[in-house]
Amino acid sequence: MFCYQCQEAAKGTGCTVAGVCGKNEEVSNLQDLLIYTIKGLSILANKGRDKGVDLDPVDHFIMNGLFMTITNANFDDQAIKAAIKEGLVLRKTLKEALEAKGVALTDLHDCATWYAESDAALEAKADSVVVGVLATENEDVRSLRELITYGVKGMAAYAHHALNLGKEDKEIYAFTTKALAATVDNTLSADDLVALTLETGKYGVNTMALLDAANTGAYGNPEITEVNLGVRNNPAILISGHDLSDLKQLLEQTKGTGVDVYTHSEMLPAHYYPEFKKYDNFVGNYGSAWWKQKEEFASFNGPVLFTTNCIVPPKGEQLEKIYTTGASGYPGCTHIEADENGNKDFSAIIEHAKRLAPPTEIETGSIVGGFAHAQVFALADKVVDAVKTGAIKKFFVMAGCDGRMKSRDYYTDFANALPKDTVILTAGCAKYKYNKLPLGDIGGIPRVLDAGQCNDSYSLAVIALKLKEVFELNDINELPIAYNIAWYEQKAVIVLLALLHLGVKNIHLGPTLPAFLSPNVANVLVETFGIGGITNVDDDMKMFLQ
Ligand code: SF4
Ligand code: SF3
Repeated sequence: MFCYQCQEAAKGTGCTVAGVCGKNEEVSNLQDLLIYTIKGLSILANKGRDKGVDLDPVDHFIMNGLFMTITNANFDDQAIKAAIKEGLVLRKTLKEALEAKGVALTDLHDCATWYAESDAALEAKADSVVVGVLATENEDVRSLRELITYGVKGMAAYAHHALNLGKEDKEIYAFTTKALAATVDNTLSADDLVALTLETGKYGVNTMALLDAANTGAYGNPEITEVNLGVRNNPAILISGHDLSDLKQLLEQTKGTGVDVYTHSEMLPAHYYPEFKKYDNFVGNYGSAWWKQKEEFASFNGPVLFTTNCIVPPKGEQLEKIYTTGASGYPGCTHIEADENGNKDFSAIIEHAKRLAPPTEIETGSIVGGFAHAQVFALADKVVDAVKTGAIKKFFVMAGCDGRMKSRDYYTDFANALPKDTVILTAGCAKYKYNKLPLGDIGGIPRVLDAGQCNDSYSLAVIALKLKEVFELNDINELPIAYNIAWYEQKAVIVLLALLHLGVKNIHLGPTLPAFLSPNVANVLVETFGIGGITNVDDDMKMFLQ
C-alpha cells in the first residue's frame, strides 16, 4: 500500500505498511481501486455530458465513492468491494448508453485503457499498487494529480451532504469528472495541472455555497447559541460526523421515546440551527474532537451513530455499539442504509440505547457558537465599530481539523498567547483546541467566533468579503485577518484551495505541510500564494502581528 493523503502520513512521507489512521493494506488497495474505477467512469461520463445521457446515477455514485475514501470515513473492505462492483455495473450501462447515442469510444486518450479492461482484471488490480498513487512516476505530476484528487474528494463530501438535502449543481459534477479524468491524462503538462488545481478551488467555493444554502434552507440560519456540555439521566445516542439530514431523521425518530440525542465532534454546530432547537431530547454536546473518541464513547455508555468521518478503529465491546450510515463504515459495526427515498430506519440504534445506561458526565457548563455569516452580518455594526475604535486589532482564522499529534498543542498555546484585542474565527473540529478556554470577549463579542463545521469555512470567507466591502478595500489581503489553519484530511484541502481561489494570500498551514506536496509544487504555492508552515508560537506570533 501507499497512501499520503492526510497529515498523519507515516514519517511525513506516506503510509506503506498500515495506515497511522488504522487503515489496513487491503482496504487501502481497495480504496485505490475504487478511485481508479471512479476515474475511469469519469472519462466515460465526460463523453456523455451534453449528449442527453442520464448521468445522475454515475455522478451520485462518484460523489459517494470519493467520500468513502476520505481519511477515517470507511474501513469496511466489503463496502468498498460492493462500491467497486456497482461502479463496474454503471460502466457497462454507461457504455451502452453512449453507444446508443452514437458516441465513439475510440478516441479516448492513451491512459484511458480502463474502459476496455475486464471486471476480473480490474479486481485483480486491488492486489497491486499499479492503480495507486505511485503509478505516476514523476513526483511533481504525481503531487499535482493527488492535490487535485484530494481537493475533489473534499468537494464530493460536501456535494454529497447537499444532495442528501435534495440540492445539487450539475456543474459541480461536470467539473469533478473533468478534473478526475485529467489526473490520468498523460498529455497534460504540470502547468495544465496547476491551472486545474486553482479551478478546483473555484468549484470548492461553489460546493460550499451549495451546501450552505442546503443547510440553511432546510434548517434555518445558525444563530448565537449556548450549547450544554452536561448530561441528563436518560438513555442516549451520540451522533458524530457532518450530515445534518441524518441528525434530522434521528431527532424525528427519537422524539417521545425517552432517548436523548447528543452531538459529538463536528456535529456540535447542529445546535446553532433553529430547526433542531425544537427537539426537547436534543440535549447538548458530549466530548470533543474525533481523536478522543475511545475514552469518550466508553463514558457515554450509549450507542454512537457515525454519519461520516472521523472514525477511530473501535475494538472489542465498542464495535457493537457503533452504527454507521452514508459513506462511513467499519467492519463489525451495524451499517444503516437509506431506502430509495433517502429515509433511514434508526429503530435498531434507538432500541439499543434503551438497553444501555445514561451518559456519565465528563464536563459541565456550556460553550457559545453560531457565528455563521448571517449572524455575523446581524452584528456587523458592532464588529465594524470594534475594528474602527481599535478594540479589535486583528482576526485570526484558525479553521480546519484537529488531530491526535502532540504537535497540535501549538494551537492551544497560540490561542492562549493571542493578544486580548484579537478574535479567532473558526470552523471545523480544529476549534476543540481552544473553544473551552476562558478567552473572554471584546465588548460582548466572544473572542472565539465559531461559524460551524469545516464546510462552514465558507461562512468565514463570506464574512471576510463583507468586511472588505464595508471597509472599501480593493484586496481581501488588506483586511486585518491572518490565516493560521490546521489541516488533517481532504476536506481541509478543498477549504484551502477555495481560499486560494478567493485570493487569500499568506495562509499558514500546520502542524506540517502535506506530504503530497513535492518540493517544486510546494514552491509554486509559496511563491504564488505566500503559503507557509508554522514554527513555534513566539516566532509565529511576532510574524503574524507584524
Ligand atoms: Fe496514512 Fe493518512 Fe493514508 Fe491513513 S489516510 S493511510 S494515516 S496517509
Ligand atoms: Fe474534523 Fe475529521 Fe477534518 Fe470536518 S472530523 S474537520 S478532521
